[in-house]
Amino acid sequence: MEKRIIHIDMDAFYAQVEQHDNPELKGKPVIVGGRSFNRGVVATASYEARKFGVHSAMPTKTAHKLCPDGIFVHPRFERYKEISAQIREIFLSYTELIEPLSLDEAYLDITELVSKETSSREIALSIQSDIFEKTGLTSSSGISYNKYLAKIASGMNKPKATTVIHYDNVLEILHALPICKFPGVGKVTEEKMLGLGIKNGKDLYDISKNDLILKFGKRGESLYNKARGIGTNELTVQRERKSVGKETTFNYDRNDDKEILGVLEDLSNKVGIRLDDRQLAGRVVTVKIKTGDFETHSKQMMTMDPVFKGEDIYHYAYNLYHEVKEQDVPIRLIGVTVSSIEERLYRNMTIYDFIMQ
Ligand code: DCP
Ligand code: MG
Repeated sequence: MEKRIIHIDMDAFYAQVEQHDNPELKGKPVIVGGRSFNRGVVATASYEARKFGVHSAMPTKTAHKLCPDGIFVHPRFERYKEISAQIREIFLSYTELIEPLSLDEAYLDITELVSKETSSREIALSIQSDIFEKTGLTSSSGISYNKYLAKIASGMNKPKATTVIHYDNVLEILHALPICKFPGVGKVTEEKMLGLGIKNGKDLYDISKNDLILKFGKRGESLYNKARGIGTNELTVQRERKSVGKETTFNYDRNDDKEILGVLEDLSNKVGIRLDDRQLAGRVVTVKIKTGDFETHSKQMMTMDPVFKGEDIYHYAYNLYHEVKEQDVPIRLIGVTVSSIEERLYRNMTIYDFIMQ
C-alpha cells in the first residue's frame, strides 16, 4: 500500500529561536555560531542573513566579510533541546511512528491518519500550526510516498511551506532539482557530479545504472533510484523508552546534604513531570552520584507501587541518597532515574490503582 510520509524541518532553527527569545533580533541578519573570528564556524543564519550569502558551516570570518552588519550570537544548545522536546511531544500527539533525524527535523508516517475527510496536507498544516502555537516558531513540511522525497519536498519552498510530491509530479520536480539538493549528495559528491557534467536530476536520470556504479561504487544504485523517485518508506522508529532520568553536574563539588537534596528533589519532580506527560509510571528508582574524583556510585530499589509523582520519586530517592552518599566525600553529579516503565491506563491513576478499585 502507498504510504504517506511527512518530513518536518524547522526554518533556520537556531537563528529563529534566538529571534523569538530576543525580539530585538527579529527581522535582522542573525548569525548563530562560534564567535571566534579566526576559528568560529556558522551553525546557521536567519533568512535575513542568508540574503548576503551566509550559510551553515561557513567560517565566521567569511560571514563577517559578507555581512558586516550581521548580529553574531553564540548557540544555546540547552534551549534548542528544550524546544526539540516540545516539538517531539506534538509529533507524539499525532503518531508514534516518528524517526527523528536531528533536533529540528523528523519523519512521521501518517498513512493511518489520512482519510477521506482529512488529507495529508491538512495533517501537515495542523502539525505546523501546533508547533507555532506551542513554540512561536515556523517550520516547513514535505509530504510524499517515501522518505527522501518527503525530505526534498520540505526543502523546496522554505520557509513556512507545505509541499507535496506525488507520482504525477515527481519526475518533473526531480529533473529540475540541482544535484546538491538530493539527500546524500554532500560537497564531495557534488563536486564529482559537476565534474561529470551532472548538474541536476535530469542529468542524473540520463546516466545508466552501470555507469553510476562504475563511478560511485555501491552508492551508484541508490543514486540511480533517487533519480527515479524510488526510495524506502520504512521509518526507523525509536524503541520504546525503558527509563526516564534526569541528572545535574554541579559547577563545583558539593558536600552539603541539604543543598544536594534540594537538587535531588528538583530532579525528582522533573522526572515526575516527564512520566506524567507520557502517561507512564515506573517500578524502580535509581540514584546515581559521581564523586569529585569521578567515581560513579548508584543504588536502586523496587517501589511499592509504580511511581510517577515527583514527591513519590523523591521519597525513594531521598532514602537511596543516604545509602549511596558517603560523608565528607563531595560529589560533582547527581541523577535520578525511574525504570521498569509501564503505561498508566488513566492519567492520574496507575494500573495498580485501577486494579485495586
Ligand atoms: N546546524 C549546524 N551546523 C550545520 C548545519 C546545521 O550546527 N552545518 C544546526 C543549526 C541549524 C540546525 O542544525 O539551525 C538545523 O539544521 P538545518 O539544516 O535544518 O538548517 P536550519 O534549520 O538552520 O535552516 P533551514 O530553514 O534551511 O532548515
Ligand atoms: Mg531546519
